[in-house]
Amino acid sequence: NVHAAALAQTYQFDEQTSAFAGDVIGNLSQFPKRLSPKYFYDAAGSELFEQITVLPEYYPTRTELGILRGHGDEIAAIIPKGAALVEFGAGATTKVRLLLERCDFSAYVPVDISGDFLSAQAGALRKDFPDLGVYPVAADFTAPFALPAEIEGMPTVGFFPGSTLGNFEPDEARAFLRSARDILGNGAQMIIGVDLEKNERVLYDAYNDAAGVTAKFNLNVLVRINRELGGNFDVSAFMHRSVYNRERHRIEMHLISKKAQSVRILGRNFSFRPGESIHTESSYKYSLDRFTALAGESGWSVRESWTDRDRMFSVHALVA
Ligand code: AVJ
Repeated sequence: NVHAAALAQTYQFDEQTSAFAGDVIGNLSQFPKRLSPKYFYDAAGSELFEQITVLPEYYPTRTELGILRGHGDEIAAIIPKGAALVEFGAGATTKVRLLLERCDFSAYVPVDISGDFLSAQAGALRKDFPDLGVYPVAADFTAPFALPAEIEGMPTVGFFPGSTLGNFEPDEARAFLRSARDILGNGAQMIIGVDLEKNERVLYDAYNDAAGVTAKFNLNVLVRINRELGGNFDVSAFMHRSVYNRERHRIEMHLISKKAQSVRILGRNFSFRPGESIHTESSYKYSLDRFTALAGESGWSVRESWTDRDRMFSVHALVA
């Protein structure tokens, strides 16, 4: 990141804030402008995302939970006894609890960039699963990281629910799956949730909810830039837009400038034309065949796949 080091110097930012600042400046200087979806999740954004997961239009979370509940015994049957469960990104513990309750894991390793969040979650799980070794790793799970020494010798099972994979471009998705395979080691397995391509109206509504929570979630990234980087975005001068891009099999979220305006961030000016977009997120949707191919190109094979009866969402067991 070309700007990050200089910004850290000038503004005395910590490592995370300088990476954020460098990304924002780099990505808003390009055309088309974009922002990475990983910056949605400050405290307010994480809370808004939790609200999204229970919206009537947002089917992924409840559908995946239904699949994990309904096929818990089949999942448990393929997990070796005494394995370590390594979760890539650790949000709410609802999903992992379903696996921990049904399978015989010896250790749980949540990997997340947010250290505070991790220790809170780890504490709660230790209390509820007293025989489980909980070893959090504070790291960016998209980059290589070391597994804790405590789990050495245990079989490893990756867990990547929520269709977070959908946020990656196809080449990034392959790179992530390959890196996860390297980290987890030979003979590893992985349980992964993947959202499926479906009726466009259903997809559209899931990202344009009537209550406007998704719009707030999208706009919150501008609020975060204002607070953490001293930006002066007039948040009311942007609007939320989500569209389904059929050719690329993805929902795109954008923030659209309502007028010609210019925004100042860290001593730099960014100008917007009326109607100009900041592309804030892509959420790729897969067919079972396209996901199987993607896994195959990344060093994994699909051992079993489960879906709900309406084929809205899928959960896969991969083997290295
Ligand atoms: C957390 C990436 C799976 O793409 O559905 C929800 C994020 N964005 N509503 C998704 C999101 C807008 C979500 N993922």
